[in-house]
Amino acid sequence: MSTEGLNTEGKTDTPLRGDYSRMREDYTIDQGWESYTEAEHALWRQLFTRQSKLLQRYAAPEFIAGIGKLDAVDGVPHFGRASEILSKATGWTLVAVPGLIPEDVFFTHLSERRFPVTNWLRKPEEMDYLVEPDVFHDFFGHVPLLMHPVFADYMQAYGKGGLRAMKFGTLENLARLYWYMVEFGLINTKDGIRAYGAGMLSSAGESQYCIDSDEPNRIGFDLERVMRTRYRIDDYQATYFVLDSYEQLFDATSQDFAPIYERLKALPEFAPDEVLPTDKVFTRGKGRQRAA
Ligand code: HBI
Ligand code: FE
Repeated sequence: MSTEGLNTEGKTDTPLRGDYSRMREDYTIDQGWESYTEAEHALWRQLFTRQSKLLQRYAAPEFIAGIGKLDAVDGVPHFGRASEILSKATGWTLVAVPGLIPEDVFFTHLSERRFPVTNWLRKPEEMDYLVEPDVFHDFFGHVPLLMHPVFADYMQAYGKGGLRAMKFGTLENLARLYWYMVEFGLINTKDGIRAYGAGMLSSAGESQYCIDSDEPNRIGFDLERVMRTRYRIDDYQATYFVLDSYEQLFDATSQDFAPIYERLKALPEFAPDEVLPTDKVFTRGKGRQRAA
C-alpha cells in the first residue's frame, strides 16, 4: 500500500512520520503498547493533566463524561482495553494506524465503527503544536465523544457519507464538515457555549481561544454553510460553528447528500472569516490579531 499523495486534513505531501512498513491491507498495525517508554508515558500524563485542567471551564459535559470513563490517566492507553470500554458503550472499537491514512480507508473504518488511532506520541518539544495527529490528538481528542451514543451514530453516518462523497467527487465539502464539526465544533449548553471538537480539546491554546477570544466568529451550525466554507490548517480557526445538539449533527448527516452536492457545485464558496446576512451569529469576531 502506498502513502504518497496522502493529502488528508488539508495536509500537503510532506513525508509522513509513522512507520507504514508493517501495516495490514486496511492500514492497521499492532499498537505495540509494550514498546512505549516510561518517558512517553510521562509525557502522556503531562499532556493529559494539562488538558484535564481546562475541561471543566471549556469542554462540553459529554466530553468530560467520556474521557472520565476511558481510564487513560496513567499513561498512553492500551487500545484493546479502551476498546472493551468503548464497545460496551457504543459498539465502537479502536484500531491502531501508523498515522494519516487515505480517505477511503478512513471512511471505511468509520462506516464499520472502527476509529483509527495513531500509535506514536509527539516529542516533548512538540507539546504545543505538531503537524500530524499523534496518539494524544486521536485518543484524547476524538475517543471521548465516541462514548456518546448520538455522536457515535453520527461518526458512523459520516463514514458512510464519506464513501458516497468519493463517488460524487465532492470530498472537499465533506472534509469541511469533518474539519468544522468533528475537529473544531462548539455546542450550546445551558451554561453557555462549550467545545467538543478534537482539534481544540487536544490543544491547550485553542481550548481557551475558541471560547474566550473575541477574535473568531461563532456561528450557528448549518450543513450547507459549513460545506461551502474553506478552512485553514495552520492557525486557530477564524470561524467556529455552534451546534444546538448532537442530534442536529446526526440528522443533518443522515440525509441524502446528492441533491446538496448538485446545488453546492453552482454556488460560491466562503472565506474562513466571512459572516453572511443569513448567519445565526452568536459572536462576530474582530478578526485574528496576529503578532506583527
Ligand atoms: N487518517 N489516521 C487518520 N486520521 C484522520 O483523522 C484522518 C485520516 N485520513 C483522512 C482524514 N482524516 C480527513 O481527510 C477526513 O476529512 C476524512
Ligand atoms: Fe483529528
